[in-house]
Amino acid sequence: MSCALITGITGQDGLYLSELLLQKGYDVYGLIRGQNNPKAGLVAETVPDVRVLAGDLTDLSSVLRALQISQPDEVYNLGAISFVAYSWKQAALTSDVTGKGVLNILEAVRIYAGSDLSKVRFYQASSSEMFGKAQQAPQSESTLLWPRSPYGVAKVFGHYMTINYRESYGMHASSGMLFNHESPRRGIEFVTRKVSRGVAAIKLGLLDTLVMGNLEARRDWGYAGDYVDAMWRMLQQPEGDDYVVATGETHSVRDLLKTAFEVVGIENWQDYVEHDPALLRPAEVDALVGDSSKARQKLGWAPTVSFPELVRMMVESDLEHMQARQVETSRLGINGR
Ligand code: NAP
Ligand code: G4F
Repeated sequence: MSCALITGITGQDGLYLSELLLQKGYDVYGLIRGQNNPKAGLVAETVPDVRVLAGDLTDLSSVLRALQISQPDEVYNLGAISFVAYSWKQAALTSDVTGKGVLNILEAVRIYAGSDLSKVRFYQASSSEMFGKAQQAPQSESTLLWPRSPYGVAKVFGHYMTINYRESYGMHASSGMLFNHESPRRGIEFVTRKVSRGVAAIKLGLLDTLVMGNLEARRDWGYAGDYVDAMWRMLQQPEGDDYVVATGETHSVRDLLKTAFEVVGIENWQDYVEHDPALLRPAEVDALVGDSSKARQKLGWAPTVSFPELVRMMVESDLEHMQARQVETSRLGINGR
């Protein structure tokens, strides 16, 4: 039986990847930070067979201890401060966790594996945010990286450090350059979930307006369940490598709003949306669209959920959730920055 250690187990991707690996018969360990992490219950409820270990990416010895206990064949580093807007507010912390945390875990793997580095395969959760002010479209593995946020800069550090450990030590280390991927489990701070929750709340009469930032930004949005499968496929290859994972389609935030409101039968969506300049970012990534031909050819990977299907899945899930729980308006907190 194979064994995997996942950081970022409480996040969207950590949960989907755990489910995938458990289905494949893996022993799965997950790293959880904090002495009383509020999301520990979610992990226990969603993936009860995952064995939880305490640790933090900023604390190398805690990661090393987790490796020694779990003895994994595969390590998936999904842990990060991942909200781009927040990364300007805590740039140093974001650099420590999202950037230097990658060096910590690579170094922990190197020390743990000792003279037999081939016994552990490593996945780094890199991001299309690294392309930032994109220098070509679509973006591929060879496109120049031009990050536009402290988060993007930290991810570039982690990406190159992963490549460096592969080249310096021959580690089986792969960097997944994943474009935006979403689901009903997406954090409520990200735009797709903010819109799906907002539209559901408006439909149910719990909210009057949705307050938004830049509607012209364009993203290549896919389904998170498909993207964790690409992570696993990377670690089944004979060598570590870098792969772009994307749908190849791009949509604006405006398209997202229109599509989400259509799910609940509202055509005049502009009447329900306001703009708040405070939600604009100090520097924006205007447009992303990925060229995932390498992943499609080498990994045999392809997305299975279209943009309208994804939006419908998220809106319907939030509608169901709000109806079931009869969420009070004051507790929704949708329009906060
Ligand atoms: P997410 O939902 O925000 O989850 C992030 C995870 O990182 C959480 O489990 C969080 O734990 C953990 N974490 C935060 N600080 C940590 C620390 N100091 N030590 C250990 N763990 C820590 O993110 P996601 O959407 O699942 O994404 C997974 C990874 O892929 C992230 O690295 C993200 O940057 C990257 N990525 C995501 C996308 C996307 O579109 N979703 C695209 C490209 C790359 P707590 O619960 O304790 O905060
Ligand atoms: O949903 P977002 O916050 O995601 P963003 O910044 O693209 O980052 C996500 O994807 C990256 C992959 O490229 C990941 F690496 C990263 O961890 C994260 O998962 O914002 C998407 C777009 C932005 O252009 C933003 O300015 O939506 C725009 N937007 C407009 N109004 C908004 C809002 N974003 C948020 N969160 N909230 C708004 O009200």
